[in-house]
Amino acid sequence: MNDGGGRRFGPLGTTLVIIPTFNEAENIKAIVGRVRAAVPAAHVLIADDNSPDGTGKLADELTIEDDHIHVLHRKGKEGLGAAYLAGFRWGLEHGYGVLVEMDADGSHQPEELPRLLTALKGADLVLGSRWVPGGRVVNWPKSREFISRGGSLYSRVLLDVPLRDVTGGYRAFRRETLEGLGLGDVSSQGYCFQVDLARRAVKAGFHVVEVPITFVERELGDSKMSRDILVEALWRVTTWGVGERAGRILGRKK
Ligand SMILES: Nc1nc2c(ncn2[C@@H]2O[C@H](COP(=O)(O)OP(=O)(O)OP(=O)(O)O)[C@@H](O)[C@H]2O)c(=O)[nH]1
Ligand SMILES: [Mg+2]
Repeated sequence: MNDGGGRRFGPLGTTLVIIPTFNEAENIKAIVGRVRAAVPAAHVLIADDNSPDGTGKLADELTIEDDHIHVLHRKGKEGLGAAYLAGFRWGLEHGYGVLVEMDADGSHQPEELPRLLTALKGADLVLGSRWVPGGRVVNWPKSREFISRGGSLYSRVLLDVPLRDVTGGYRAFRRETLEGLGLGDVSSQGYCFQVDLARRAVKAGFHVVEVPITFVERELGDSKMSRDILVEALWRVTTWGVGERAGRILGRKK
């Protein structure tokens, strides 16, 4: 990561908040309403994976009276990473200047988005962070906090990225940042997707800033967190870390 080095950052352009959904019928209306109230100029894109509970239909209903709301209907459940990649593509094609990642379940509070956007005026990428001073989680069991903090620490040390919350999913990107990450070959999902993007941004020399957030555990609907997602993250982060170290050692020997 660099410190911005006295760089001047261009104006931000219009914001698109991308909300991936799978079975979020109980949450979708409230979260979109909160985004629209918190940042009225922003647009919202709901990226729904054909949720069996009818989230996609509810999303369509929201578009009828509000031209700031858009829906991307996808064939079926392909994971969080794939939904975000499709959402980013849509947003870049439609000319948005800022692309935001936000969960549908209320964990990422739309009321904190103005602070992320303010920080983005002097950065390439802003991470909403639970683990910097001022950041916190509400209603999490200690076990969940341990896994999350441990995952961030492991990624930070192994991948050599100077960030406190590497797995979080509340983020604001400038479009130029996304365009510079080489998204074409991203295949990671879940938490690992977030680690992958943060690591790419740091390695590409982008100025990444962490802003404290209060993360609130979901109250309605079911979590999609699974053992598979954790195992994938552990496996990929380890492979990246070992691969980079081996590359450096071999490079030195040449
Ligand atoms: N489109 C799409 N969205 C998904 C998929 N999996 C999860 N999501 C959405 O991604 C966001 C994060 O998923 P969550 O289930 O909240 O995962 P989590 O925050 O790690 O778990 P909890 O803390 O238990 O809520 C939510 O908005 C989900 O609806 C998927 O396969 N496709
Ligand atoms: Mg959640």
